[in-house]
Amino acid sequence: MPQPFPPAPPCLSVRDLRAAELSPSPTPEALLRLYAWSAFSRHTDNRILELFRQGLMKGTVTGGQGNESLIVPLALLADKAIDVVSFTHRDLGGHLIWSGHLCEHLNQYFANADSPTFAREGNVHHGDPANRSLPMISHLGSMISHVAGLTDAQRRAGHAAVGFALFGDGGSSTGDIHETLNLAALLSLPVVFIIENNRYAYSTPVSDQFSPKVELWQRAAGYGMEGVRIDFLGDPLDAARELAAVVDRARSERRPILVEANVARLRGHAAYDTCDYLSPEENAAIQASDPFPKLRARLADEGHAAALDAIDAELKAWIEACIQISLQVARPSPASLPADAFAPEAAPMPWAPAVTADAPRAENLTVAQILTLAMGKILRERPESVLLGQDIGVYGGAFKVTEGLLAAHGRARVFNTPLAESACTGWAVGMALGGHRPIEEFQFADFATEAVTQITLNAATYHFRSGAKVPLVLRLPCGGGLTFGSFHSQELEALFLGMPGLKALYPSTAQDAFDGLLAAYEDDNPVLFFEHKGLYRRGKHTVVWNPNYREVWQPRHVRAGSHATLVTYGEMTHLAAEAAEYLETEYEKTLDVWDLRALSPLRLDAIRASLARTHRLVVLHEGRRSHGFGAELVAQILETQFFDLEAPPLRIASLDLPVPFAPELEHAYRPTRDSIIAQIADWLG
Ligand SMILES: Cc1ncc(C[n+]2csc(CCOP(=O)(O)OP(=O)(O)O)c2C)c(N)n1
Ligand SMILES: [Mg+2]
Repeated sequence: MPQPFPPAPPCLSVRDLRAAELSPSPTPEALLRLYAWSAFSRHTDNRILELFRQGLMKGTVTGGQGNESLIVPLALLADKAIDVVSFTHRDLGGHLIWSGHLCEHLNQYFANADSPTFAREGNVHHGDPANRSLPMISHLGSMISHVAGLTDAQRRAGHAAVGFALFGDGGSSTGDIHETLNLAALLSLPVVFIIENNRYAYSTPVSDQFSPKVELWQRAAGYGMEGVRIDFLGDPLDAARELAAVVDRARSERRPILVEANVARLRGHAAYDTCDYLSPEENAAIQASDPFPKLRARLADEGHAAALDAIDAELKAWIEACIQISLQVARPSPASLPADAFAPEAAPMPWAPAVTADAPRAENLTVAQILTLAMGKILRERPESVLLGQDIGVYGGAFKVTEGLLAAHGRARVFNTPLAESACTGWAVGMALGGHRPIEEFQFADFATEAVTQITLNAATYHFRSGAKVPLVLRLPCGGGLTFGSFHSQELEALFLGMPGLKALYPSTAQDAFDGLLAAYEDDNPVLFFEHKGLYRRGKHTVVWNPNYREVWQPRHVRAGSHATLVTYGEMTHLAAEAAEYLETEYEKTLDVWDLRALSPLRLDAIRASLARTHRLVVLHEGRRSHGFGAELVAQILETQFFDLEAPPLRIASLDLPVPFAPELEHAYRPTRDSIIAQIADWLG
């Protein structure tokens, strides 16, 4: 049994520093507190490096030695009851101050059963989402937009919060950084963006990273925000005061500020880094720039030598005690792994039994209009909902699916975004972490490739690696047949669903579109919501309030038959029904047709039962054939039902090509009613 955590020493009893404690001259308590937390951070980082070298910690460790002069005052100055942060791989000191006991942080590094990431992530990839410290993934730059989103959520909730978005000189070149700086300036979000400029990205010096013609802090002007440089290698109190003033300006004036922080990276990139790209002189200069011994020497000169010695002794003894306790924690168990890919099923929301403000049915509407009704209902009944996307405001979206929603619900709830799919999706992740349930419209599903990291690695893995829920609906107008060419016609379900943690619905009927949007909305996971553009305006329909709207997570039986089981989804459902009708009339062969509706998670029980009766399987989809969704369907079904088959399964799909433009070419590319009939007729023999 692990023992209880040993209480922290008195020198760490206060985790805050108020700006007033630093000016005009700092109080001795403030100075010693700054020292204690800096020393705690340094000693812990040093011990972690030793434990790694002893083989007691796996993976790698990226030390924060040298970075304490920034991250310690920053974390002490933050209002940890309301502020938002995403620390980097140099910021262990920030984690130690923000929340938690040292044993919990060590559990993360030891990747044991009590690890805050359930041992599913290592090194410094943890956080504390409940206290607005957002865990990093490896992809640099991609957490910054989450800080923007959660800071927005905090402000909407009435808190005078500031976000702290940290990234390195290397990370500053990523697209997400540019997108998020622009977004934060546009939305006037009080986020302090801090570039930890230690002049290296792994082995690459800044001279190989960006033009020296513009300093990093000067980039702020291009986004219309204030930019400052603060030297954290010089006087630590001056730097802390400047930082406090920046935080105060961002908080009180509610605007973003970009800070270039000069800091040191003393241990190279990571524990394994040999640093042989540094000349001995340069390495010596880096070591000599270390602010920590300078802070210590200064305080010793000011008469605190005995107090510093006592703090160091107290801290080192406590760190050792904590290491011993964390070492006793059990190794993690794989038992809960599969279940945790998704957040648990949420309770149904208390929807009014109506499709409009007051009627349980609506008639003579296109699918596009029915989706508008569904979003109107969500906006009316769910105050936490927000809609974002390009041109969705006054214009009503490229397909007019959001028409009228801005006028009815206002800009705070329905708003246009810049062309920044990645940062906007990241903003939505942050909002979701803050209690909202964003619905994001991608103008075309194709543009979701711009947000692949945010969707598949950030949003989709959040629950697995932190336990936090990210309820998001990503609306994806997809599919071809409309002469829109390669980049406005694709089916991307196979691309996205190869990654774990995403749910997906793909309605083919008007009623399912309405029901599906409600079901997706109330799910606690990111849900891809595919909307075939060819269905938006095909016919006029009636939609009714359906208390069983959650049935869209199960396949729908479209047509009964006995000669084969046909599984499809999306627009192809309609072609399948037409083909089945023709085959019945002309060939007297009947197909048992199923519309999957949910592509993730797959519910195949009813389809398996059908196959056990028909003994033949057809899968039909509009996406490309190779590595297509049909391959997965066939594999999953046949793994258990191989001996039910009388014939090899038939896969009908698009060609393995980019979607060609001209109608004649696109016609040849994708399945048509006639090509479906021909292939099935041949195959049935
Ligand atoms: C988008 C992305 N590309 C590449 C990497 C691999 N990588 C990890 S750390 C690193 C260098 C980071 O440099 P910087 O942002 O300056 O942070 P520092 O390590 O100097 O604190 C690289 C290239 C990554 N994590 N993310
Ligand atoms: Mg760097």
